[in-house]
Amino acid sequence: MNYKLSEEHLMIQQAARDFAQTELLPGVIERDEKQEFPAEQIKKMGELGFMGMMVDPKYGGSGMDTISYAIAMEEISKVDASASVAMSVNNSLVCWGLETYGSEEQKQKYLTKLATGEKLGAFCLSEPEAGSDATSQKTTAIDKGDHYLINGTKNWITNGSTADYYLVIAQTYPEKGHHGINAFIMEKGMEGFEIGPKEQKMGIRGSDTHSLMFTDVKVPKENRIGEDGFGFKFAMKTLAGGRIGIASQALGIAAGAYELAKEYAKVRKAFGKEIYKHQAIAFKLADMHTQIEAARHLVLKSAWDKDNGENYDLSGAMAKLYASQVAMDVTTEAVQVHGGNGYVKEYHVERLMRDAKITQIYEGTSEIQKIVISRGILRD
Ligand code: COS
Repeated sequence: MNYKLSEEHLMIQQAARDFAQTELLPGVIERDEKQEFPAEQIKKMGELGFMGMMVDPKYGGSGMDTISYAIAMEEISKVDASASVAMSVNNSLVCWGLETYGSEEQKQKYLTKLATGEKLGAFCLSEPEAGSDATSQKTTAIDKGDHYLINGTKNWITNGSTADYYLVIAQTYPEKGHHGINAFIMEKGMEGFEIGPKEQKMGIRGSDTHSLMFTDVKVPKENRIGEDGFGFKFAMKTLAGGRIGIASQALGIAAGAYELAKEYAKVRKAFGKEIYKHQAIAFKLADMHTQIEAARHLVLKSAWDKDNGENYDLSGAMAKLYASQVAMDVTTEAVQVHGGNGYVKEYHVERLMRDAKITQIYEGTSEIQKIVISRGILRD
């Protein structure tokens, strides 16, 4: 075993860290307050190769491994989880799904633009009545010969109004249950494709979350991904990798809050000495550091599993379950270490605490992760 990151991984870590400090940190508080999407920053992330990190260079990607992606996600999330969720969706749901299961024509037409960051992607599975219960898709895709007619509503869609291309899951044969579900590529601007109002959120407020409404949207047959009826498997496979991305995001949120708390404890004085010299604070930092290290091991193990052809359903679910809990625990303690200042926006930790919560909810709630883990360990 080798616990050391390679030279290449260290370089990626430094590049993502520098980008986060110079491009994302300025304005992050204002963007959170105004619910403003970091559009320019996301464009620059594309130019630096962060939006298609694992995609083959022949399709415009950076050709890196999942470990590189997890490391970059951690660094970006330390500063701006709203930017990192756009990055995560584009990389691990949209680009990975298209590269792994798309046709050559779909890759040439869509993936090449998504991987370079020229275009942005969204993944549309959740519905008003199908979040955790993902097989209950009400959006329909009726086969009309050379095209499908799509009708329905999707909820809580990340990059909802800012995306250009949307991977949409819909039911074609209700009598077949989840075996009748298909996945499609939709383009913004297709007739009958409507974007609902922006959600007013507790955290990741800079990310762009909308409902989408489809009324008789005509999607050409060549935009179906995979065989007829492959859509649910497509969603599950894609989400399994997505969970590594969100676990990395949760890890980054925790690590960002911890680093701020540690620095604050070294300068803030109470009862005549820096507060880290009080055991009450030192022990909090010790717990935070330990939890973060444990979460990082789970995240990197799941990324390693994916890179080495091992099954990562279980390790990705464990990484997300644990890292998202650590994000909640550590950000809450980071606010506590900051005392009154922790409750004030300019110290960043209150935002990180609000951002942490979503990591226990999206791409499979913690309860769903426990279903996946328990089924995985009890299968035989
Ligand atoms: N890879 C490939 N196939 C998978 C899979 C995976 N990781 N997980 C499930 N499947 C397949 C199953 O093999 C099954 O197919 P078959 O009937 O052909 O064997 C099918 O998917 C349905 O699975 P299952 O019978 O286990 O369905 P359930 O409804 O019991 O539960 C869970 C499936 C709960 C795991 C699934 O619905 C889920 O992950 N829900 C959460 C969805 C989610 O993350 N929502 C957030 C939206 S994105 S922000």
